[in-house]
Amino acid sequence: MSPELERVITALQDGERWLITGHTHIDGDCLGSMLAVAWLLTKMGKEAFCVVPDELPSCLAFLPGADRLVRYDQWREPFDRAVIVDCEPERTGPVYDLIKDKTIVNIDHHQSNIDGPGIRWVVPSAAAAGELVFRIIDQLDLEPDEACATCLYTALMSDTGGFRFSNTSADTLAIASRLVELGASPAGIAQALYEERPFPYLLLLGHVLSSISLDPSGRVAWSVLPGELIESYSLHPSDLDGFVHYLRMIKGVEIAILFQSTLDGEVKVSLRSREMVNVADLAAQLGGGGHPRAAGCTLAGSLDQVVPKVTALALGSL
Ligand SMILES: [Mn+2]
Repeated sequence: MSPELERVITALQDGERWLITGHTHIDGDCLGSMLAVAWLLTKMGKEAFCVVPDELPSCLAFLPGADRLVRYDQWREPFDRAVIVDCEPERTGPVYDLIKDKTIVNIDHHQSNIDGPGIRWVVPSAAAAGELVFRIIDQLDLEPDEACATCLYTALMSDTGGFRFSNTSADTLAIASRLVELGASPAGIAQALYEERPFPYLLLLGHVLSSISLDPSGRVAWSVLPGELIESYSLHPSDLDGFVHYLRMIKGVEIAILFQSTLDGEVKVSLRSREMVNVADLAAQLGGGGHPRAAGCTLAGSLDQVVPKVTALALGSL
């Protein structure tokens, strides 16, 4: 066992009342991992509460325990320690103010979070934070029940795009296999994550697809979603996450970029690459972060200002 993992496990054993949280714009890995940590701490005889920084996307409402989540502004309970999964402490948004003076245990797989203070286990080679939570549970000789297995399988499936992305390793699949033995339903979870979308999702996807631009080399594709259009449909921001994948489907495209403007004069930039370009580096140059094949940033300005700047940077990286 690594010294980092040992410190994390000791810290989990020592605390009694825990707040568990993750990043804003919560996703399946983050929420699945949070709920699995809550399961683990409860199993260890502790009190554990999951606190979220924003609204849940509708496709994650099926997760066992999702009905007991507390929004940060409703949180009143005393606690002595916090667990942050799937991000660095600052990315917990408004939850950070609640926890910043407490002992924090950080479990993550983002390269950008590799160095930092405190009790932390950060493994960038893990496909999902859920892999790390599974290994902690396993290390403690515990066995996830069906609900916990469902949460962890959802975490793995989310961050690997349904076990399709290049981060999918033999370890990922071995853990997934174990989780299925323990009761996770591959078809049921895939159905919830990928096969059910609100009607406006498809209308907006239609806009994204009909607005694609492709550079003359055919290697960078991008599209735009104006904030007014997003606002006119009542969709959760996470419902839009999958759109950028369609741009990367174009044969020959190495970098796909989706630009979403907001009504506050910002543009959210989602970057994906196929196999060569490290888009986490690109995002870092723009003040953002992420993984080598999936990253993002938010820039001030209008679509007219941001799109040429980012596409030029992307073309320069090829
Ligand atoms: Mn993750």
